[in-house]
Amino acid sequence: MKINEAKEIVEAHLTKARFEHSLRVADTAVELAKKYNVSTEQAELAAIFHDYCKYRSLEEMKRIIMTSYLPKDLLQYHHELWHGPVASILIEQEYGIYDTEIQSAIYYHTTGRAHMSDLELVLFVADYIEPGRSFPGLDDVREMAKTNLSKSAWMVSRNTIQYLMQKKNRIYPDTFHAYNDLTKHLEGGTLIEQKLIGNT
Ligand code: DGI
Ligand code: FE
Ligand code: FE
Repeated sequence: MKINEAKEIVEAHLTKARFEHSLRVADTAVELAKKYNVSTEQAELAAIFHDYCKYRSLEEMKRIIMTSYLPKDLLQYHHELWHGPVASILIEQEYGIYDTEIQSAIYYHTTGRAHMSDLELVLFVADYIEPGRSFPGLDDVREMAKTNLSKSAWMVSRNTIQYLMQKKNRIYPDTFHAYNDLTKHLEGGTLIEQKLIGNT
């Protein structure tokens, strides 16, 4: 699909502010994709569609989760976690976008997961650091994203878990899986592992 067609489709489904967020995520994702040797076409299309289902009704998203292969445990967690998985299915059903790499980047953009692909990391980080966002600690993540994609993704998942715990929210297992897996890659996957072994 041509990127302008994708933008028109997405714009019709989102508020102005959310559409502009999506455009900024796309620009950020393309920048990261260039830096880390990821396909800029896939990064841009994934970013444009990542929040495509943000404003679907809870009933519709629930129905799609119930009647598709999506994991039913999503329904036990906050509905904020549904829009990515649902969008990964609907872009294929509604527009024939069948690209499992793009679809899984969209699927996991909110929680992350273990063993994320570079495209998944690019979208996960771009959604968090796009220039329209501002909250404490964000500039550190932006700085890290310039030189180390997986460490910046680790910071995103650490910050998200800290934030959710502070609010006494439930945390979806994939959110923890992302954090644990990315921790293994810190310092080239050696120093931290050694420290862990040294501590046990
Ligand atoms: O859709 P966006 O607002 O651009 O960003 P997003 O899809 O990353 O959604 C962000 C929200 O989802 C944010 O408030 C944190 C929340 N979130 C991420 N992981 C979890 C979570 N919320 C719960 N309850 N549990 C999680 O594991
Ligand atoms: Fe989102
Ligand atoms: Fe987003």
